[in-house]
Amino acid sequence: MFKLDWKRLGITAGLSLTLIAAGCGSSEEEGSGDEGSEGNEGNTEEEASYGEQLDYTITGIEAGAGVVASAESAVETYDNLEGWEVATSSSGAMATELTEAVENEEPVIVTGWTPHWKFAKFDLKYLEDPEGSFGEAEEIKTMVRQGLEDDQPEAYQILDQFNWTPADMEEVMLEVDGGADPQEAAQNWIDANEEKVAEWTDGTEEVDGNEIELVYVNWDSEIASTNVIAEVMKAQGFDVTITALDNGPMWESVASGDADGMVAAWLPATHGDQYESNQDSIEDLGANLEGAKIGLVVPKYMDVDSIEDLQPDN
Ligand code: PBE
Repeated sequence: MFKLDWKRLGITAGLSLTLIAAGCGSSEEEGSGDEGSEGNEGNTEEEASYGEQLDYTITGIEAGAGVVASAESAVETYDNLEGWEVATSSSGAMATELTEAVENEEPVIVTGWTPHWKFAKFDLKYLEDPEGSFGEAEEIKTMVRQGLEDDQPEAYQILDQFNWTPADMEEVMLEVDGGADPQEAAQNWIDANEEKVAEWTDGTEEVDGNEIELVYVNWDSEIASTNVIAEVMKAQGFDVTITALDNGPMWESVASGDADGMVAAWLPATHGDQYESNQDSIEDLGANLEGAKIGLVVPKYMDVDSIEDLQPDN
């Protein structure tokens, strides 16, 4: 009895869906016919604007990322971005979308940052940002919990001395993007850069299994830096755990003292809000990398140079 009812219901639902679909189809056809003749009257076959092609969507990354917050504020600030949206997903999904677009020479706008392997792999450019929504030059800083210097002076000193360049970081990122395990890529870089690494451990003594927990976010740049400093510390005798969190929790765990430190603080703009709310309970060990940047990134084949050139949805 029940079965029969369900089947009937199914058939009815199926039928009405078919009817709706058919209805839609015919009205769409009529619609496009009208549009077509209108287009002909206007006598140009104008290419759809990038906004239209992209459905007025900027491809973002994790919702907690600073670059996503900056992109959202750009959408508010620039009048010509009216009707645009920032789609959030993950750094991995953004990279996949960018890769597919480049392979098909299609338009795409992503929330991007430097250092990143994408600039070595593809011909990309930052869109000019006359309103300054994405800040100026950024540096990546090291933050540790209060009390680390007293409890674990050797760890504190190594974290304080950790300092490298965008080119260094990109080497590790490229190897990871090529399929290497992050820990292995970090070790390869360390083996090839012994002198630099010796400066980070200079003046410290080896320890015997002291536990250290470093936190980070699964951004390609931070996967690289965190794995490198973790391997360096392990070689000095530390028992290092690295834990991936969202951006807000990364900052809070160091401020609360649950984690010992992180090398992933993008300042002054990108993580400005997080810094402000945690600065009284965190220790700032200064920059570990200079010359970082965030912004909207597009393939060079796109005929647009400034955020201001994008077309509003109207
Ligand atoms: N990023 C990479 C981060 C900082 C490091 C630019 C994606 C962010 O936007 O918060």
